[in-house]
Amino acid sequence: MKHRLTVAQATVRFLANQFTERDGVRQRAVAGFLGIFGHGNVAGIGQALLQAQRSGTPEMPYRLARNEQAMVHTAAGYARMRNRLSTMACTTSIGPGATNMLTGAALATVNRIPVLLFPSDVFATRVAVPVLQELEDPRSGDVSVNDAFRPLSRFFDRVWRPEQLPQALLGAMRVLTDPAETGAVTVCLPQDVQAEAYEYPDELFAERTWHVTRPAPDPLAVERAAAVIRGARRPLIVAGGGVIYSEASVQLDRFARETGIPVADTQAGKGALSWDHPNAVGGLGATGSPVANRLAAHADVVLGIGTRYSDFTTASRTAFRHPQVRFVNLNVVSFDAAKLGALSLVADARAGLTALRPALHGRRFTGDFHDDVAAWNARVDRAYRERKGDHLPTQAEVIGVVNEACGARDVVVQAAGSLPGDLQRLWRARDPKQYHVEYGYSCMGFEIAGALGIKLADPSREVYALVGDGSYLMMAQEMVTALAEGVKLIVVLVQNHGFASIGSLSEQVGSQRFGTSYRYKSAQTGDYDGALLPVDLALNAESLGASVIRCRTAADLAEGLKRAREADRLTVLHIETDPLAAGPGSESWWDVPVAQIATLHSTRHALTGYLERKRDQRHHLRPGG
Ligand SMILES: Cc1ncc(C[n+]2csc(CCOP(=O)(O)OP(=O)(O)O)c2C)c(N)n1
Ligand SMILES: [Mg+2]
Repeated sequence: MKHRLTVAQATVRFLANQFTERDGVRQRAVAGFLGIFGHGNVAGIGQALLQAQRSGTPEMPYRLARNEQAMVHTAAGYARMRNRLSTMACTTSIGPGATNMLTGAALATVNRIPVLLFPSDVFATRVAVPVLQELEDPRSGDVSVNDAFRPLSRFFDRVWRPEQLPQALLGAMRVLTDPAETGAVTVCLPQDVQAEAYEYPDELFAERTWHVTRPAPDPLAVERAAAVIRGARRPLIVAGGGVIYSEASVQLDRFARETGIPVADTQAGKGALSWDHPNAVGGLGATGSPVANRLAAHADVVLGIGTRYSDFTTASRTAFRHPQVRFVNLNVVSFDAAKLGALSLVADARAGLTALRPALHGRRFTGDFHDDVAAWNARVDRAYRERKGDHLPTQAEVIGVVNEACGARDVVVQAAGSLPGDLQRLWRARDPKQYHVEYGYSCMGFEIAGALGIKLADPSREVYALVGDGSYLMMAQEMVTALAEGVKLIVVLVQNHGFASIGSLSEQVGSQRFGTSYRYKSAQTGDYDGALLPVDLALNAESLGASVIRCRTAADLAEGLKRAREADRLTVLHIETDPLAAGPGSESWWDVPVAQIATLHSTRHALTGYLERKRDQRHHLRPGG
């Protein structure tokens, strides 16, 4: 049997029949479409989605986003919450609609999150070129702006002819559902081809299950890894996002308790163990806890599980200082497993831990970190309540209030600014799915759009987006999408009139906070150090349809959060904080180069300090095995 369908209709029908399965749990691989229509997709995917909607089965819900970059963030939030086993498809028009998705594609690929992108493309037939929004390349007829997706995608295809569609879709699904390869998956659909009809074979639309396996480690690799760990004196575990995606918390808990090895986590791995687990020592690296960083400095064997070892995690390769430090990396991606000269253990995190546990039976390390952890926890308690006199609340207080208002299953979402660092140090995660700080791409504007995806993925949880004023001004519009979809979010809008993060970094590198505050420009200095702007973000949020609670103090915020939790609609809590009030530090470093020659004293001074820290930087080339 054959079905005569347009390319777009076939795409929608195919996707409605794709499932993933892991550990016996089956779910839709692509739960729906997000989109914005234009001339590139209105008659193609747009028509197909309408037809699917009207026919009732198979179900393919459509949600209208307000910005194409944001809708990829929403899909990424969704996939992250579903442990990468289910995602959403994104359809855009051609030209600017398509290229608006580039940042989202990069975010997904960097974070290894599956998103399925269908940017529309220029006419395959090219009769009336250039079509509106077409990029013309005098040397090449088959280039379009969509080629910019190639380096950002783990799979890229362009369907020039209807016959190519089955291969493109199957290739896309394979990469989308492979934990080692996944990221942005892009299938460009020329606007004429989308509407073209073809006789597709029946089998293309059969229900198809993509089994997401748990690759087991090679037994010899387990032996080698166990031998290195057994020989350690001061081992440390680094738990990354892979632990959470693999749902390996139970196995990590057991492994850590039995061996006694302390567990530090990364931004993506926070929550893998609850903050008060006896082996938990907090975040590692540039914005981590001093406890984890001290342990890292002395560790002779580091067992990295599901981590990409970003520069924040390794403190730009200054975190691990033991002269003979060796790394053992358990990762489903061999590229990541091999990092830092490690002995690599290529496997699913859960399968790898399950195999390592018996191999380490009887080996127990006695750590001396518990007092340090207790002292650090007391320090965090103080930071949660640090308000001094009439000063504006500190960001640490805001984090404390939100953390204490949260139930164990509630979710916090963040991505950029000074909040990620403060959250990594101060947030107490009690559930593996509670903490969503997108810190692979650290993309300003991810917060609200990502939170929307997270809430769609698990409506049973309360979702809090913590947003800086900078991030908010870049991408607040998805609150309107949330309203239209009847999705409740709690947005905590932290107003500090500019970039607390980059302001402080600027000072550190000798650039005197130049160009980092949202104030009037002053004629004398040429910088934005004039009066505050008459900008009212609370009013702005209200104008977008949100319920808004203005909070002046941490106590107001606590009260407001109670009301927000009771509310059944999108609520924004607006609070102004002191951008200069620093919380407790990490005793760590991040490599941001300082100008090697300067007329400014501030820069020359910063350079001296920079060169000192730079001396501690290591390549970590020592063979791990
Ligand atoms: C899209 C994007 N542009 C630029 C940056 C660089 N950057 C990182 S943090 C930041 C400022 C963030 O401001 P805000 O959201 O107000 O947070 P704050 O620093 O005040 O905590 C900038 C510009 C980024 N991460 N993402
Ligand atoms: Mg700010």
